[in-house]
Amino acid sequence: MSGKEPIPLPELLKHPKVLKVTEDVNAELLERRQYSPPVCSALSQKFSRLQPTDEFKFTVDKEAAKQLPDIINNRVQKIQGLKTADAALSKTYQQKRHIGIVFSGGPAPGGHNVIAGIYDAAKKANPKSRVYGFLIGPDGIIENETLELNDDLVDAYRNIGGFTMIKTGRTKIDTPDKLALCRETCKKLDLDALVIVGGDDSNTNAAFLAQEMAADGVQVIGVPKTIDGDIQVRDDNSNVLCAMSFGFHTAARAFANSISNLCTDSSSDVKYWHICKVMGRVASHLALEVALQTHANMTLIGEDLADYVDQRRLEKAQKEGTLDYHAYGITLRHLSRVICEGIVRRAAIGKNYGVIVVPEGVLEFINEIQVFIIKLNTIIAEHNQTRDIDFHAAFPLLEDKLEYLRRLAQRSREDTSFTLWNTRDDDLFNDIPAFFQEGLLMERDSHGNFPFSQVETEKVLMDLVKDYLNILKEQGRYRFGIYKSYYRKTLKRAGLDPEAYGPLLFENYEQTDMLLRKSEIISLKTLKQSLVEAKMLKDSQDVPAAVEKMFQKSVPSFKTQNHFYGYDGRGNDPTRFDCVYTYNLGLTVFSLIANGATGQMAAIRNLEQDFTRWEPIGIPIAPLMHLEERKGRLTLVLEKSIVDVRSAAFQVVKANREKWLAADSAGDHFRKPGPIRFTGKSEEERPITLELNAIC
Ligand code: FBP
Repeated sequence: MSGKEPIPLPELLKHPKVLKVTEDVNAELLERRQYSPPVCSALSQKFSRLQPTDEFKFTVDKEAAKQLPDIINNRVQKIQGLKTADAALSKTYQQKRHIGIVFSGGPAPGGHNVIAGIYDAAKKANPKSRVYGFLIGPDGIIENETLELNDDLVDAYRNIGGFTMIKTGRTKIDTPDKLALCRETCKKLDLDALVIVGGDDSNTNAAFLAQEMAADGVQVIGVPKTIDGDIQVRDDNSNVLCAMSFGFHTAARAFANSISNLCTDSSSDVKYWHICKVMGRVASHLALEVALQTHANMTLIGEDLADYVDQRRLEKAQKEGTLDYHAYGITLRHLSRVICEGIVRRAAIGKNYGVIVVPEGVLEFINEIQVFIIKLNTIIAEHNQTRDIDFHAAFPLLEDKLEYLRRLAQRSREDTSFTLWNTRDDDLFNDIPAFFQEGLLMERDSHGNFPFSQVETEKVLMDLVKDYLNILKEQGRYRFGIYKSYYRKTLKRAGLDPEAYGPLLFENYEQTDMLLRKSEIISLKTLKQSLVEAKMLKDSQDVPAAVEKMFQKSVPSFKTQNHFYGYDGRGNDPTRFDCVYTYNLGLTVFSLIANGATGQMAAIRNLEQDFTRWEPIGIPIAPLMHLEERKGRLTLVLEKSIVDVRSAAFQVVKANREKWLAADSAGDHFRKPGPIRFTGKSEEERPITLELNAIC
């Protein structure tokens, strides 16, 4: 500090500069709040009407038809904007309405704009209409906890990330009691419509609530939300109705920006491998988009791994006239080998650093893990169905749970009809590290989903990678490449002849500029032996310091830094794409409500095209539903959309794998997506995945 006396604290705190920088509101926030997203032409008119179309076909699940009879015959509805309306439409469109909105599941950037869109349209149609937000997710409907929205509240959150205004929760409305309570709340509030902003499970909830409240005349509309990007809707003929849920673009761009910064750091510091787990509970859409945005050295895509076929195993079995089922799908061990290969190849050309992107849900696509998840789901569900006490309460400690599994294995030995958990399962399970066992036995969420965000996926994988790299090191196959010029300079400086030592130390001395230590030289001892055998050294002499230095330089040390990109990107303020998309989704919701729709999901078609071609529609939810195993039971749910390995986006990433691994003497190929900027021209218009998948 200078010799000046510091300003007394009370005065400092009143200083204009201090007051300015400690305000909660800054210029960025004000700019966001004031932004008015453009509106699709069909939604910019005073009125709109729905045009049901048979252009799109869906194969209806029998169980869906049985459980959702009132909404199963819904069709896709196109929205047509109208400047004027006849008396009947004008009356219904402009009637006073009560609308309730709930957020369900994880936050996704853009949610506040869905609310703003609904609020603006409802108030424009009739200023006396009332819009309520249900607090902290579906519990707010069950317990009738609401907040009535007004201009100030809505304006404060325009174009702002998170679901802060009314919060969110993960409760599933899955019992007759809960459905009845929701119905009661809607009656008490005299609701005309309920809007459920959520993922696959929440839109499933929307369908059941639409069915439950059809008789009461309460309309229920879903909105496709999730950063995971796994709500994508196509009809039976692959026509795209909803290309992407909202929030995906922002989360992917936020993750990509941070990961690209790591690419810069790692290629500067050249000593770390950064292992970046990115969210996406099941599907690898976010990882795929991050790969396209950053060109990280390696990106795992779960769906691709599930598709893996071990050709060598297959051919061997074919020769023996048998079939080897283990050839299909990758094992954890094999995957760790694939990662090691990339690391070893980069080390060989002097790059002992890099960035690996691991999707959070990757383990779900690994055969052996998937089998464990299904078996343990069933075991926990069966336990809970037959006992008064919940599995996790009955067996609080890992050891208790393992003991229970041991007893099941014992039962399978005594009773051959019991096959759920056998001795082999038990042995294999006991082979995996305790923290991962604990992860696999963790409590499922209320939808029965496995909580992958809480499992250290990357640790499971990287522990295996580290083990195998050590083996490769001992075998002399994991070596760090040394520039020939550097080697020559070092030896010359020490007064040694590099040409005499070179062919002895390196396996490729004559061929290339990047030298690779001979694989048989794996220690100082073996180095000395080679020199003695070649008569470059006597037994009694020490290895020359410069030669020893070259050996030490060629031994890579594998140092990692682990990162998790999830909650941070999920809380980011939305990209312009998500701002515009969600505001128009909100307007679409109102148009569906004003035209009497229920059991529909609001969507915008042609997201991959120029904004002028965006088309608001209503998608029927019931025909999209199918039976899936949840908590050990077949349940009717909306199908998740996972990465299609035939898609252009995946094929482009696959074709660039070798280039982005950059295991050659050229530089890396990292791409800088830059931060999410609300203004300016640099921000991409939409996810790259969408752009690529739209190429016909
Ligand atoms: P939603 O599907 O509900 O939108 O949530 C997505 C997600 O962010 C996943 O990527 C992640 O696995 C999960 O939520 C994390 O859940 P939680 O917020 O309960 O930790």
